[in-house]
Amino acid sequence: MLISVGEVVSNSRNLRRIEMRILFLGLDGVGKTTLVNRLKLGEFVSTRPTLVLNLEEVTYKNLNFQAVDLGGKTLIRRYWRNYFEKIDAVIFVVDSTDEFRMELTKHELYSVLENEELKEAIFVVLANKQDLYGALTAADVCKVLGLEALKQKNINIFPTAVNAGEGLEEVMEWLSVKLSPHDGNSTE
Ligand SMILES: Nc1nc2c(ncn2[C@@H]2O[C@H](COP(=O)(O)OP(=O)(O)O)[C@@H](O)[C@H]2O)c(=O)[nH]1
Ligand SMILES: [Mg+2]
Repeated sequence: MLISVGEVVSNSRNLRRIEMRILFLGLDGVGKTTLVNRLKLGEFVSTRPTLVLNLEEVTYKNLNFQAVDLGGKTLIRRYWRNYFEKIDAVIFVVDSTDEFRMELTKHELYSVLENEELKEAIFVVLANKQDLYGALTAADVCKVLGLEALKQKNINIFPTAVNAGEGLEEVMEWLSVKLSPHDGNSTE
């Protein structure tokens, strides 16, 4: 069951906002910057390729977070690990129409998942671009990336179309429950 963000706030003893640091990762062109803009401004903003990174302070309902949106081109991906310290959650965005790069996506995702510094982090995989013809479903993306084998991890996958903001509510609610002081990092 999903608890609404409002309930999380009123159930918490000190009504505090949830502060966190979220890393937005994924190959280039998958929708990371579009997602950050959508969360920050509540609207679609056309993007240009991110060269290295965008740092944004985002407030979404009771979540305050620093969004670290890292460029996804090959050269930049080598430096992702420099940003892994003190990360509460990783949102790993996948272009569900890009079957050609699924193996590469899997490789990059696993190198992030296996990183020691991120062992306490919550992971969200977004099967993005669901609005496009030929997009794999979230269940198929889950299968192709081998995520079913990771049941013990704090990981979940959601279908999204971030340009239209579709699916984001569910993602942020799940994250806020996972990261709230009471539910903490408990597994379901
Ligand atoms: N159709 C569709 N296009 C998307 C979606 N998300 C992002 N895009 C487009 O994909 C392109 C790359 O997005 P961008 O956010 O710059 O990708 P990034 O490199 O991961 O930051 C842009 O033209 C976006 O408008 C989506 O869910 N559906
Ligand atoms: Mg970008």
